[in-house]
Amino acid sequence: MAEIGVGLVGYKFMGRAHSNAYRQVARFFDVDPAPRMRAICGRDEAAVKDAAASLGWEGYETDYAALIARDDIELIDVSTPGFTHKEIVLAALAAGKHVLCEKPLANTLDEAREMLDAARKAGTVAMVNFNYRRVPAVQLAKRLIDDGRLGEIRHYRAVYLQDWVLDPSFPLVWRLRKELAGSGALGDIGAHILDLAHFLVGPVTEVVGTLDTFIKERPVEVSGGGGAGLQAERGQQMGEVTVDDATNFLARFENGATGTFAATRLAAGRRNRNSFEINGSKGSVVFDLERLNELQAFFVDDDADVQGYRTINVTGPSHPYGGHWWPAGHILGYEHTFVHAIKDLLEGIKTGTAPAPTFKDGFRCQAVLDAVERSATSRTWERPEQA
Ligand code: SOE
Repeated sequence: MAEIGVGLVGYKFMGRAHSNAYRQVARFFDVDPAPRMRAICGRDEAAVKDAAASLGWEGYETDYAALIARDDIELIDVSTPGFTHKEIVLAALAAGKHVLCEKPLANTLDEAREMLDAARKAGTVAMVNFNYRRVPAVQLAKRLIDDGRLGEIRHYRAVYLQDWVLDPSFPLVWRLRKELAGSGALGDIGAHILDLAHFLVGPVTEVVGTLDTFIKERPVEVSGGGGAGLQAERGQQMGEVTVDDATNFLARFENGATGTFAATRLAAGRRNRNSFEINGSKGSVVFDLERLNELQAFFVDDDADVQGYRTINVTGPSHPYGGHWWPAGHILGYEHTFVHAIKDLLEGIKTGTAPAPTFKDGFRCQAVLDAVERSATSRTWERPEQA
């Protein structure tokens, strides 16, 4: 079986999820080439050495330039905080590598435009990992829409609700600082429900929205500090939160549909609720990540006596990605979406065609995020830049 050398930059949450996907993909899918987990990369040598051993990498690097320079690595996976995406991606593309970049593509529209231009010139495969596109239930929703089962799409309504920073004593981590994260809930989780909107409904032509920060300062992380849950101690230095805790925006789609979006990190009790409802002229679908193996569906042409939302368990052999894991009814999890993404990426590398979401999709998402930020200031409808 052909192999492709992989170098992964990042060893925290996304690094672990991607490592698991590279380990599993060839065991459950017929991939050609199969990934060869050459090296994982991080600046902290002790930490990345441990990560290499625990996550199944042959070796490690402490400098992404050294990783990119290696002849035994053809695919660079960028699973680092957003402020580092551009520099690593541009270096990898310039070296003729294939690239997988975690979402969102960039921290700003200017960065995204530069990365898209570089990808177009590089001629290699470049993909953005919006992993929720690869939940089987989401793929089934797409199949139903494309087959016309919902008719004319009129409404997309989505929320992405978390509560991991609800505690005001949670420290000022990188995701809460604009210079590192680009934005807060908007670019982190708002990007997900926006990418799903693009995937399921189509291009967004204009938006109007708000950005709100409720907890305006937090304890500065002490070096080697307690990280999450660090308590604000008397005299603890406080720092300004420079990103949004929450965003709410309306959208109009090119096909005439309307969109409503809400993303917050302060929804007490919601750990990771990514949910959408799509209403068409002939039916509706509802997805909720907290029940990710299920798709709710309603069809107008069902017999009136039995009309109602049905719950489809999307684990059958005929379902997307079906037949590769377990028998029908044996459910999948969050980590399987990354395996599906890597499987599709490897197929794209074989055929020379970048799988969606491509860097153009990533730019399109960034352009709408940018339009929402402009609207929060102008308090009017704004149009996203076109790729
Ligand atoms: C934090 O909000 C986070 O890890 C996001 O960055 C991921 O994209 C999302 O899938 C889970 O929550």
